[in-house]
Amino acid sequence: MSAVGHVDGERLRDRIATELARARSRTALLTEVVDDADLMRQHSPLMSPLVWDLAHVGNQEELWLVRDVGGREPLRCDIDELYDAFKQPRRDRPALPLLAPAEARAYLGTVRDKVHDLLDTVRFTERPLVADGFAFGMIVQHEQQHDETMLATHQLRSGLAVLHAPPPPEPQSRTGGEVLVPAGEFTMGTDTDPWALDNERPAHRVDLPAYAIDAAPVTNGDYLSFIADGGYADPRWWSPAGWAHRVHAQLDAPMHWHRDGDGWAYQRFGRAERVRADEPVVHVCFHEAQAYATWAGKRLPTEAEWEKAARWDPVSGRSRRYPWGDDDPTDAHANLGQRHLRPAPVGAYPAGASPLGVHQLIGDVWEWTSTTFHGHPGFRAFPYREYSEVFFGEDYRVLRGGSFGTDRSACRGTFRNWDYPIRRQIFSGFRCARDVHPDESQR
Ligand code: AVJ
Ligand code: FE
Repeated sequence: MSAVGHVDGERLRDRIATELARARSRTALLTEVVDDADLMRQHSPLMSPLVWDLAHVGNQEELWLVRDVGGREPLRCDIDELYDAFKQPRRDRPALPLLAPAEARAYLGTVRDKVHDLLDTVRFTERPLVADGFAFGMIVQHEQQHDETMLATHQLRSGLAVLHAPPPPEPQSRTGGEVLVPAGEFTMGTDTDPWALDNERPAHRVDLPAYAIDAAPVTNGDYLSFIADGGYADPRWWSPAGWAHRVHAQLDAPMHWHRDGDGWAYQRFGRAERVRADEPVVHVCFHEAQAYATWAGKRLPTEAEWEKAARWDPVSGRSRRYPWGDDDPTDAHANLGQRHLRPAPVGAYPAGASPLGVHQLIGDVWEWTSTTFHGHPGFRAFPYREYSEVFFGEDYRVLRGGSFGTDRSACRGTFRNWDYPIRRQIFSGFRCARDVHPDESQR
């Protein structure tokens, strides 16, 4: 029995081919802007050499599509171990006998050719791995996630100045203040989004008290007030773990910022610029976000509060795929896909706002939430425990919404990212929330 009809199957094949090609051209761009020596070098102990990401992308594609879905013979099982993220910690990867750039590119090409053969004949049966093209969607998202990681590596190495991205749109609406979200249940997670990953499932009802959430991400201007007020020097605003980290790591501003006369500048893909006040702050860790929120008399939103603000439609009571509805993002909705190579000023995407008027939830910056990473109630690991389940626990905080470096295929209202609370090489920012008194929510 085929889960999708012939015509739908053809449409799905085309969509998969398009998405695979889009991911591959981004991978090519991010690995062709540097020479072989730079591809092999480790630019930060937090990151892999770019050539490791490159071959790892091909290896995952071989494992899941060529071998598992296709049932074909391995192309290169000799390299599986080298590109297994669990067997090789990032700091050890440069010392491995990695494929050289030309070999890695040839390997990716061979794997992709096999995948196209497979795509011509595969039947999208009800087998969970292939139903709705799931494994292909997972591999598209995997490549795009590594592309975002490679983009972060370029930021760390101060590279990519050769790329000329158009500036993001200017603010089109005045955006600020808070939005009141009324108390009540909403549906969190999904059962129906075909390419949603295991940790986004299943859909379940969550009841929340009323709360207020910022209408826009915290901006550099907001954050500068925290710095100017001595926020980095005052342990009152920090959690004990946050303060210990601030002292140890000598944090005094977001990553990539430096003093410039009496103000601040940041280094962005190899170019220094004055800090722009109305842009969402980026490259802050969870502890910095939490300290700012405390200083501001607020707190970080829980993950459920973020998702309700992003998906709940007060008219229908339904949860939608995105703040603006169920349609995939366009350039008018959100700043995604490294199109602009920077967060857009707040107010630049009025078409992407939620019905309650919450802006820029999708794109611009990943937003820290106060929630540690766990499975939704009824979670089942699929198709492998190492995507999500092995990270569940108290060590990681959830980030939501995607950044300017996230592709639209790897970003939606249910998509969940996670990282250690001290990490800030990712494109991470935040917005604040607070409890509201019942009287306040009656107004
Ligand atoms: C979901 C971004 C935390 O990069 O570690 C890539 C995505 N998983 N390869 C990561 C991922 C396996 C993951 N994050
Ligand atoms: Fe990976």
